[in-house]
Amino acid sequence: MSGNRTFTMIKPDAVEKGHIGAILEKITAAGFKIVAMKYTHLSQRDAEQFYAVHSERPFYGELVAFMSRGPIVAAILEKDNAVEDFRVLIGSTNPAEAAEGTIRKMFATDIAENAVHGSDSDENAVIEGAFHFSGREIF
Ligand code: RTP
Ligand code: MG
Repeated sequence: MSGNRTFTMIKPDAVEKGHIGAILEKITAAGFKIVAMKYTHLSQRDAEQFYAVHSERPFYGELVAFMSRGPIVAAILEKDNAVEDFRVLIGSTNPAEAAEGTIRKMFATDIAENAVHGSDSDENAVIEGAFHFSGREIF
């Protein structure tokens, strides 16, 4: 995977509220091509591993419980400048600070339950994509 791919998850809060279709519509309308996608459910251990980078943060336990409480949609997205452009599309971590029209402004609940994940670097996009998908599941 090179600089034209990022990894995303539609988080349990947005799935619970029935926003999968609307969020995928925003993503594809913004020019991202879906090259891998699955509906899945992180175990507590999966969530602990995926977010290990945040293990010293005060919100780690809450984050792991949230991300493993229900199903998610995981996907790899392709577009020029994917990582940066996708983080613009989703908006600030805290939806109260997110720009109008961003996915988090439209669909997030609060800073913890913020509807979507987006990789923060090309390197992490590769690691996170490989966490969820084998090479045979990427098209
Ligand atoms: P993400 O990794 O999910 O795309 O979000 P992000 O880069 O905007 O934010 P990050 O700092 O990486 O935090 C990861 C996720 O942890 C939860 N969080 N909760 N309670 C809190 O203060 C708090 N702060 C962060 C959010 O779900 C955030 O997206
Ligand atoms: Mg992050």
